[in-house]
Amino acid sequence: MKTAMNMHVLVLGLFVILGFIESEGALVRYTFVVQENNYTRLCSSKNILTVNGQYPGPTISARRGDTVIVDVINQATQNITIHWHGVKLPRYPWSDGPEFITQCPIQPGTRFSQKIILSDEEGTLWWHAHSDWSRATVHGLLVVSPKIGTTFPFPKPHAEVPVILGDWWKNDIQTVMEEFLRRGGDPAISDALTINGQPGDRYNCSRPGTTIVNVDQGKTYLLRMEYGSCIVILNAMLAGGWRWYSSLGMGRVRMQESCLHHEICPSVRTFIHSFIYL
Ligand SMILES: [Cu+2]
Repeated sequence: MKTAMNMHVLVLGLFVILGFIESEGALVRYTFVVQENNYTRLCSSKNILTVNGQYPGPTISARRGDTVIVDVINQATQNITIHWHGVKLPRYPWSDGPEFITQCPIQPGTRFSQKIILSDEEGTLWWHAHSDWSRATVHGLLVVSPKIGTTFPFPKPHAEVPVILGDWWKNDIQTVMEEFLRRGGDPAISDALTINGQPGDRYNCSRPGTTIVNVDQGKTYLLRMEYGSCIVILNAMLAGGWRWYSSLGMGRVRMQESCLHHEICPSVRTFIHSFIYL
């Protein structure tokens, strides 16, 4: 009888230890300074809201089960919050981002630490501002890698490539939004779509910044895709059209796609193709 009880205690103890190990993750810390910076696209310049001066914003890297603290310092002249798109935040919505809904906005000249509690998310998520249209330029990747000791659910790719989709207005983004609200109807359509912050080589003044990825035939590449557009729905297709530049011919592309559109995430699908068309 006593032995059986001891066994129960032992088994219970093991479950507690395993549960502790499962939930334990590292604490990862980032600092986001929200500020205005001058950027030139499509041959004209304007001030945009950025995080740490970067457009698109910096990538947050963590592992499954980690907790990420992002110290947001608002040096801009408007309210800001950051939303962690695709993160479940179980029982902790208090720094999830939507201003006046789950948290107060971070006012100009103030700072706030937003806590991201990762649970079973894994893959390519993203973050974006959740106040007015500031998300147009304040967004970036949130990459959640497998835990140490575990692997991707597919062979390890040769390299990872960010593909961040967005759009660019020559006009000031707040002006575009205010005009849209004043007139009603549809907002003014953006002047260009962007990949990794650049409109691509079909537009003037953007040729040097166009994203070109050199690949080797036979190697596998993981595309970390983010849909950061404000108003348009983009279809990402794997077909002919967007050519991979390679000295050896076309490489194989493995794409892990998740969160391409709002609130449909996280989902992971894997494709293998010779071309990609965006
Ligand atoms: Cu979102």
